[in-house]
Amino acid sequence: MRLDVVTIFPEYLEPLNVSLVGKARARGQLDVRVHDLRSFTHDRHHTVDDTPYGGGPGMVMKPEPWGEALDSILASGEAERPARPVLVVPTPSGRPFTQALAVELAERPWLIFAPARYEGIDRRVIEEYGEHLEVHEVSIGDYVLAGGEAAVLVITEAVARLLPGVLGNAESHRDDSFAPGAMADLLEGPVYTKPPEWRGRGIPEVLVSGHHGKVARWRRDEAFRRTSVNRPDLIERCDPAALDKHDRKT
Ligand code: 6GU
Repeated sequence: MRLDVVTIFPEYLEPLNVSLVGKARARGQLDVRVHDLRSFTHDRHHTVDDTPYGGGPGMVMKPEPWGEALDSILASGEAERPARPVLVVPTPSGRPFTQALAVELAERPWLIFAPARYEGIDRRVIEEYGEHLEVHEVSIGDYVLAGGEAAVLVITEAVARLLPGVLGNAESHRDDSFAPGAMADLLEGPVYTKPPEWRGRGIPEVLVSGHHGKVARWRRDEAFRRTSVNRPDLIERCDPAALDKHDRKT
């Protein structure tokens, strides 16, 4: 998968060299290219923003540097491979980023990220590229960040770990909270490892019972309990058929 990121803070994307995403890059599973938006300006001050039409506080990112940056990235792709990229625009006004969207994006060969700073990017940029590309404006939660770069890191990590061969153990995603399947819509429950006793605290007996059915039942109950406490909204939205009689007693 190819990933392009256009930003005024290329250093902000340094974490893409570390851990799971960094290893995927080193193995050639991810081709990540970070571009400095200011290198697509032509004035002495490398201006990327200006005051908003209609007045109001803050600054708006100018359309011209974004147009030049995106055109140059699209042109570079044509030379290499005629793939159609998806444009991902992280913004607090976007639709929520979910595991379902991560799965969808992980199936695409090429993602271009356009994270905004300031009050956002001139709307005409999204309209213009929306005519040629699939564009997703996405938010990573109900809070406001100073810019979309941290969201690019979040989205990239969520997508990269779904790529074939990136995660060591392919089974690791199976029980993920929000993964489709038997535990759909439940959060993962607690986990334990050795030693069997730590600071006077033991581990749930069932986990060393050797009884796989009982272990599965316990995990399911704990997942349900944790979801009820931390995310009652998920239980309410859940298909009643996905729950069972044990749940009603909890
Ligand atoms: Cl994607 N960007 C910014 N600036 N703030 C956010 C966000 C994105 N998602 C939640 N808050």
